[in-house]
Amino acid sequence: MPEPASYLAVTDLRSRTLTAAELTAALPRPELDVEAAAVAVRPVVEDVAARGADAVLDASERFDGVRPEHLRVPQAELQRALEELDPAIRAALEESADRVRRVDAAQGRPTESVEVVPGGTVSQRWVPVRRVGLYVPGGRAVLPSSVVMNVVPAQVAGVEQIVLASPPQKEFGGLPHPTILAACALLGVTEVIAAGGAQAIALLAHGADDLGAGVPLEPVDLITGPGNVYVVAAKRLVRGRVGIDAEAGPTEIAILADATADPAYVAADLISQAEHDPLAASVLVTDDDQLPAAVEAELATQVPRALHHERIAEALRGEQSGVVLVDDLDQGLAVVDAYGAEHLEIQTADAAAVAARVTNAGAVFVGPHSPVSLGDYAAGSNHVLPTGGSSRFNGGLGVQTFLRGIHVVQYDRDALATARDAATALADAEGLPAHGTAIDIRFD
Ligand code: HSO
Ligand code: ZN
Repeated sequence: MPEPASYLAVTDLRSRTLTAAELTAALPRPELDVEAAAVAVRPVVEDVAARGADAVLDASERFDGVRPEHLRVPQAELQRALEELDPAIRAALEESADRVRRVDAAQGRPTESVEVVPGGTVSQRWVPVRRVGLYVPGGRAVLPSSVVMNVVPAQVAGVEQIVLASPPQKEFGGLPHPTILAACALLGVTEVIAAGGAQAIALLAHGADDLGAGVPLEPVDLITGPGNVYVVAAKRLVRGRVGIDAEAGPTEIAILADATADPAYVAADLISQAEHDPLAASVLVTDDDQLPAAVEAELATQVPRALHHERIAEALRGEQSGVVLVDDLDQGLAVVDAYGAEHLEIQTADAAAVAARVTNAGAVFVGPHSPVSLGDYAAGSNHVLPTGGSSRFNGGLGVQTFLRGIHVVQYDRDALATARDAATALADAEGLPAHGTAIDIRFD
């Protein structure tokens, strides 16, 4: 069958004035039917809640085609995986972790104390979540870099207990992929669970009385990490029992580019994220009417050369990907803000100034030498980022994900006196006079 000539469908928004909502509707976006997946995974989650480890093993047999011998990966296997890890990959993981650690160490939150009135202070203490469950998918690609991106910020935040779950692999005798195990061992994660999908999320959220040899698994307080639609659906089902991070669906890249952009770079970057998933979204937003054709020409040479060219072509041709033509960079910024991409590249003249005006994105990559792949592995930024437009209300994973702010209130009697009138007036207005009495009693 002859290949269609072009990859990216074109949406022309030039000389159109649209509201943010109309813009959002006009833009390509992957469809992720989490509701339908939730119907499918609910029985699995309930079974794990009721039967614990046995239910997880049954589900693994069904969905992963293997029944792991140990749900909890033995320490010897972790050590062995690390010993057998290719030294070049080990060095790369160390470099990646070191960069993320340096960024996270500087981006923690200090306790802020405010003296509201003399003798009356409110401080905010940032306290790490005690026990967290990190999910690292198996599936289409094995991503040890995602171990780094989940584990390092949790460690920097001071999380006491880290449990990492990753699917058992049939070809590795029911253990998670050895590179994942090696990355865990490298980072000092010792509690690793051979479970994937909805059953892993349910296990982390509910714990189990006996994970094997009579050893229980304590439930976690927070679950983070990307996963497929079933993982996302399971996280929604357990939310409330535990905290969950932003939902990370199929990956997205948007590029805001003008006539100064290099079409070869633009094409390579669109391809790089399309490589993840046939549902991945690659969107080019430009005010230059020459660039789309130049990028298509690059795609025509670069895509067929790519190892995963079929998956890439499917993603680029999918309705979630495309080119959006705009009048100028102001309209371009309105478009990328309405889209709220997981990854946004700015390839324009004075890219830093343009990037500073962006308000919705998981992460922004500025200028010709900051491709998304850099952030995926070795920039020091995090690659677990909000997708599906959820960057409007969520940030990516970071040290703050694993911290909770606790307000600490300490007033002396004189300071309390300055608040007495306001507090008792509001207590009366709300018909809650005992609230007022609890203040007055300290003065009567
Ligand atoms: N781009 C993916 C992360 C990743 N890429 C891992 C390669 N390995 C989502 O941000
Ligand atoms: Zn990637």
